[in-house]
Amino acid sequence: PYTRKQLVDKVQEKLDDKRFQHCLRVEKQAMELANENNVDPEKAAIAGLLHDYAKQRSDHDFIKVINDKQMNPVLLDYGNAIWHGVVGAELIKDELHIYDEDILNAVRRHTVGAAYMTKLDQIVYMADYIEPGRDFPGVDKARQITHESLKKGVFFQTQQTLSYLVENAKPIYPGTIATYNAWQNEK
Ligand code: DGI
Ligand code: FE
Ligand code: FE
Ligand code: FE
Repeated sequence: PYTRKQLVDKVQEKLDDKRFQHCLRVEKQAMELANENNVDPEKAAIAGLLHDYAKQRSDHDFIKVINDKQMNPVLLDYGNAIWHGVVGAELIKDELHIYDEDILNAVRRHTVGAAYMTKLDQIVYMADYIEPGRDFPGVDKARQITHESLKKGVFFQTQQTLSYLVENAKPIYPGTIATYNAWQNEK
């Protein structure tokens, strides 16, 4: 297996500096949330570091993986925003030889969440949203809620994202709606 340093180099190689720095901040933020929530900080760190590994791949690369691996064809109706996590996990598996399904699932679920999310999934989903480089209206509220209750953070982010997508007339991936419905108890 690759060492952390080797993984950092692989991530840096595939991303521009801005995106690479974001990955390093998510790694650190995920470790912090893992420690607060009694989750393995090592796994959180790896998943956080790698979560956007595939963010700058071409549509062509993603479409090839979706077809070659016979993934759900509904994916083809969406784009990079959805693919870089759900399909990106396959590139992490194949190129970085990481086969830990806990880590791969956390990457798969980092953008749209899921009806069922492990604590590790929740941590990466929230670390991506509240890492110190994020600056959007409500980010401080998001940070406060998340440190108080990881699950409440998940609902908050999902609600905010869905509102933003509707406000901007963006297509909604069905998984995003499934997450929103499943997390209704966490308000
Ligand atoms: O990759 P990052 O920018 O760090 O963050 P992310 O993976 O959480 O991606 C966030 C983007 O994904 C944000 O611009 C909203 C978009 N997104 C999330 N859910 C959906 C979506 N876009 C569409 N079209 N549909 C969704 O359901
Ligand atoms: Fe992402
Ligand atoms: Fe996110
Ligand atoms: Fe990210």
